[in-house]
Amino acid sequence: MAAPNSHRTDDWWRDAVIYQVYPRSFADGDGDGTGDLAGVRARLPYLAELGVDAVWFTPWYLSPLVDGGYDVADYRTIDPAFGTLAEAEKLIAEARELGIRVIVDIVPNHVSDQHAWFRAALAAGPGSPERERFHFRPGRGEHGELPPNDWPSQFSGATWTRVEDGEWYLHLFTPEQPDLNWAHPEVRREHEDVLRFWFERGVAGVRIDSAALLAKDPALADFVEGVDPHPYIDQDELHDIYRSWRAIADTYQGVFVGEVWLPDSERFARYLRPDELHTAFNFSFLSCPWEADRLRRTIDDTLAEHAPVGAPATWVLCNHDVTRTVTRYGRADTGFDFATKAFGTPTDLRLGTRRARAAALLTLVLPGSVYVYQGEELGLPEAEIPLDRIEDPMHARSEGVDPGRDGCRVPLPWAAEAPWYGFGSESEPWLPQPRDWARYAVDRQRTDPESMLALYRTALALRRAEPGFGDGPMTWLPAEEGVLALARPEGLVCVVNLAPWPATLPPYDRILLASGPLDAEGRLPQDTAVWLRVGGVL
Ligand code: TEU
Repeated sequence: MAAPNSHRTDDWWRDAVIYQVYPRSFADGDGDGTGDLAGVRARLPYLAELGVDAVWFTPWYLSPLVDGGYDVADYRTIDPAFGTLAEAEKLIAEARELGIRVIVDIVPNHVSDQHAWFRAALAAGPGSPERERFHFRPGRGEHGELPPNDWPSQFSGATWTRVEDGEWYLHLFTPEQPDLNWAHPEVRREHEDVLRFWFERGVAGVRIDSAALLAKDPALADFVEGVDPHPYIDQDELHDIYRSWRAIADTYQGVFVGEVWLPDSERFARYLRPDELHTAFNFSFLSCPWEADRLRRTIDDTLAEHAPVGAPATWVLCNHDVTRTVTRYGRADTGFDFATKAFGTPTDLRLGTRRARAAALLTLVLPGSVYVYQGEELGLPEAEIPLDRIEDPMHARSEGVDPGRDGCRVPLPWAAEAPWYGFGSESEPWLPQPRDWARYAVDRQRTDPESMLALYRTALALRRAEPGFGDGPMTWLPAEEGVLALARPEGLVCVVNLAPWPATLPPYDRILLASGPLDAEGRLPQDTAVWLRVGGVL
């Protein structure tokens, strides 16, 4: 007998379905063109009906929004564009009433240049204790005119900015996001307080932004390709930080999900040791092309890297940083890589949507937790944003080469016939919505049994009701080339056909759900997935 699905227990996070809300683009409650907490509160019934266990909010704190809120000016204040702290508290409580837990996003690597600490550091000048909370250094070169080192940025462009008194400060992202000095005890203490602040307000979990970047080589030595350790990725000191965070989380039964992009699976798994982070995003799955053998290998590697530390895997197809799934799967290159993003990439959305439907069933059947990014359940494609409307700093910092990430951050369409598709704004929302989005609107999809929304709703309901899903064992079944077939407990089987010819299904009692119709012979067509109930418990 498999363990029942754990979404109602303390172990809920081991197999939860977590919906990612980008508050700026979810729903606009006050009509000013920007999504907000009032909008989210009004739509909580939608999330409950969809059947998600938790919601992760990208940063909602006071912020100049230079990097969409990942430039935090004050962790204890909600940005007025989004609402108030009292509203956030209400939202957390209302969500909980509906059985939905809230996860907040903490950005420990950096703060906004408008944060009180950074303003104080600028005012206090070179050599001051205020500057020690950041990485201020004199420049190199005869007159200090060269940056202190050659570190590459996570966002292309410079990693150092010179201030008026001649010193430079480090920022792995934009100049408006100065990096904190994690060797400083006040930096640690402050973040521990921020964690308590949000756990005290009833949040169930914390997503940790850029979790592998916080600690820096104290010498800030130049980056040398291929030489370990990297001066700012995956430094050993990080583990001590996360152990102290874990002790705090444990007192509130809070959980962590780390944004840890690391190619080395052994190094990745270290973050998931029992006294560190509970979970981390699975970026190898997110980046994996739509190819049967690559997917199978990624799934195997994922499960193998998590097993020794006893952490559950997470399964992610997209988020607010990457190309939307139906677009990615409709291109010649179906993987994801920041380096290859380009304007005008040919895309077959019908193909991409078909694959995304199949991928949804694959993702939801795997052992562990699943993330669904707002609009993924609507099958929204990546939007092409007019050049003069792009806000994402990645675009400008790449000198216009990278289209940036706004294409996956467009305000959601709720009602096909309403102005701005019912997003709620009185005039055009902060990012323009494409002209042909009526067909993706929630109200259209709600009444269409063939829609992506209907597929997600049914899949999530089954995932909750059927004991074979979630945490637990998984076995590959023999399958033809290009076909993935896997068994979960309680006679649950998933078959995904990525081969160009139809696949014969194994004997089964009944079809629980299919991402598309079977052919006249009852075979599974290309780019289609099915959940089966088979006789006997595997
Ligand atoms: O993303 C982190 C991030 O963007 C990098 O770690 C990523 O590996 C890099 O872009 C690839 O070149 C988080 C947030 O998800 C993102 O939205 C923020 O912009 C970023 O941190 C800065 O806070």
